[in-house]
Formats: sequence, C-alpha cells, structure tokens
Amino acid sequence: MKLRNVFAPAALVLSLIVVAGCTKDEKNDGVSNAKYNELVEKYNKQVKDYNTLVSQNHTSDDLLVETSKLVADLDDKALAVRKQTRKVRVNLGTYRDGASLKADMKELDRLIQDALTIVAKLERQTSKKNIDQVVSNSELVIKDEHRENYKNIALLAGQAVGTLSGIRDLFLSQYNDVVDTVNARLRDLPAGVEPTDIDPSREGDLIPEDVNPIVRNYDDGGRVTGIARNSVSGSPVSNAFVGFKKRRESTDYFYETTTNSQGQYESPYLLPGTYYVDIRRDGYINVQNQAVRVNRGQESRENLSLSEPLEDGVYRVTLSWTSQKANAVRDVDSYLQIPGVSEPLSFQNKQRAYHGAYLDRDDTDWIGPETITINDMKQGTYIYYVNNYDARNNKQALGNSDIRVKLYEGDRLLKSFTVPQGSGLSYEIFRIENGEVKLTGTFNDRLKMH
Ligand SMILES: [Ca+2]
Repeated sequence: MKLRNVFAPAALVLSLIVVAGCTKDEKNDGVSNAKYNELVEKYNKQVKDYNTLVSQNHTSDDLLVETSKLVADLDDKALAVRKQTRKVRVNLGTYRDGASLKADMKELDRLIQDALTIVAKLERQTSKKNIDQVVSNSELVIKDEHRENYKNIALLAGQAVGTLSGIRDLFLSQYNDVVDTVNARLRDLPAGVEPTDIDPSREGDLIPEDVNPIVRNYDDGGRVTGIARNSVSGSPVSNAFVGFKKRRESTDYFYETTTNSQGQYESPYLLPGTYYVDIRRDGYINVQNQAVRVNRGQESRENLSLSEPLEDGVYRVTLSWTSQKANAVRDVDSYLQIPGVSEPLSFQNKQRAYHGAYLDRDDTDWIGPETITINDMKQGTYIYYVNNYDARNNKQALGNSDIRVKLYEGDRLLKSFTVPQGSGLSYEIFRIENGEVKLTGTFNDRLKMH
C-alpha cells in the first residue's frame, strides 16, 4: 500500500478541490473559488497544527493505515469525478440529445455518491470522539506531559473535521449549480436523438432587434465568408444575392451583398451571435434561413452549394464544407446506403448510374461540393452519412469542418443539416424511409466505409 501521511485530511482537502471542478484553470466554468480557497487555507493550517502535535507523540498505527487507505481511495474517486464533471461541463452545449446527457449525469451522480461515502468514513475516523477513543485505548505508556497534547490532538481533529464539513457542503452546493445548468439544458433537448436541422435560434444567441450588429473590427466581432459553387459542376456561382438577417422568418436584411466572379462573398464584422442568411440566384433553388454563427475574432466559413431546379420526385443531397483551416477535414466524403444494395453509393462508384442514384464527383480538397442525385427513389430506407476520409486520427475534425448538407426535392429545399461538434469519424445525417425524411444525426464509427 502506498502509505500517505496520517494527516489524511490535508490530502482529503486537495481531493475535494478537484471534486468540485474549480481549480484555477477551470475558472471559466462559472464556479467561484474564493470560498473554497478560504476554507482550504483554514483547513490546512488546522491540519498542520494537528500534524505537529501528533509528530511529537505516538498515535495508533491502525488509525494511520486505515486513514491512509481511505484517502488513497478518495483520491482515485475524486479524479474520476473530476473527469466526469469536466466531460459534462465541456460538452454541455453540444449534447445532441437528452438521453446521452442524462447518462453522463447519472454516472457523475454515482461517482459523487461513492466519494461522499468515503468522506463520511473519514469524518468518522478523524472525529474527536474517535481520536479520544484511540487515545484512551492506547496501550502506550503516556507520559504526563503528553496527556495534555492528546487532548489538544483530539480538539484539533474535531476543528478540522468541522471545516471539512463546510467544504463538503460547499462542494454539494456547487454541484447543485451544475445540476441546475444541466436541467436547463435538458429542457432544450429532446429525450432521444436531436435532429440536426440547423436552427440554433436559442434566444441568448440572437441579436436584439434594436441593436446594430455591424461593428468595426475583429476585436468586437467576427465575419462570415464563403464561396458559392454549382452543386454539380463545381463552378463558382457569381452575382448571387446574399442577405443577412437577425431573425429566421424575416426578410429584413441588415446587410446585403452579392458573390463576385469567383463566387466569393463576405459580411462586415458582426457582433457574436446567430444570424440567418438567404441566398438567391436566377436559375437556382433559393436557400432560405441558413443559420450562421459568428464568434468573436473568427471567420465563419459558410460555403454554399447551389442546386438548379430538379424534376418533381427527384431528390438531391448537396455537401459542402470549410475552406482550408487547422483541425478540420480536407476530404469529406458523402455516402448513401440504398435499399436492397449492400455497397453504399460513394466515391468508389461515382459518375455512373448506381441503382437509381448518382454521385457527381469526389471533391478531395476542401470546400466541396459533392452531390448525390436520386432520380429513382425506391421503397425502403436510404441512409445518408458523411465520412472523415483523411484525418483518421482526429475524431474532432468532422465537427470542426463547417459541414453543410442540403436535401432538395424538385424545385425546393427540404432540409438543411450540419455536423455538430463532437467526436466521431463518420456521421449519419438523415434517412429517407419510404419517401419520409427522418433526421437522425448520430456519430457512428462503425458505418460501412470503403
Ligand atoms: Ca470527398
């Protein structure tokens, strides 16, 4: 056994700081450190005094061994709690469904209960009553001059335990804050799988109607840039109208621009938040209410794949993704599982008719587009998913790649999708079951790949 100092409460305090998830490098998660630091300082002083006194006297080896064992257990448990707390906090904004968030919280609850059980044992063991008992049962010959010290040892232990209880209460109150935040998030999430239709119109992200979102520079906001391309030829689409607005169902554009001869457009610097963009060009299907997020000091890459109108009953899936940037996927691939066909449609069988569908090309070098057209929709289940082809060791890259998928039918846009932040190498976006579109939105590393 790794024996630690008998003055376990010192180690216990450190464990509890970690349990609370509020070390200095985590100050951004909204938990105040001040009260903790105050209690820890007080506690450390009490333990130091306790330590000094005991070192001048004999005490029970049993107490030392048992206490050390408990502290070792608590250290292990505290580390697990810390990891789980961070997991929940870091991912809080990106959980796609209530079920996975609840599962992670359940695990956190379990770990915390285990830790508190150990805390309770330690409290009992270091209580004044127990120390008194140990002292009175001691077979050591206690010299008179030490008797007073033993009383003081017990007294100090009792004080330290009192502080320990304060720390535990504080920890529990902060944990309750996490639970409150999680509950608020759960109200925004469906119980099962969340659709990935991009409508991040959470109130907090929207710019108030009376605020001008255009700002002067990067210090105050960010910018949206992108390239519009023809979904089949990949040629730039010039002179397309791009209108920025603050509300989803609105035609009140606060900024309008057009794509240049290379298909490029950009917004002015904008306050951080969520905006919506409409894109129109004669000869193409309108794209309405495309959600874009603006982050301070960043450029949001919103590349557009525009489709010409199709015949009724013809479906088209367009895929575009980011221009070159760090920690993103250069080559995203589109896959379509066709009912009754074992091999999915992908770059392996592009540019030829494949069971009533067709993939135009494999774009391998940023932006896209890749486009699948389904001319002959069959009965059964179609599954559309995207794959991270060239960054196989980076499970975050797919979610960092600003992937935009659109599903068209005839002359209208049915749905827009994105791939959210998260981990995974492939991501199932939607299914079409007997003509009905069902949003799925799940990371899945076991989908069939070439
Ligand atoms: Ca590709």
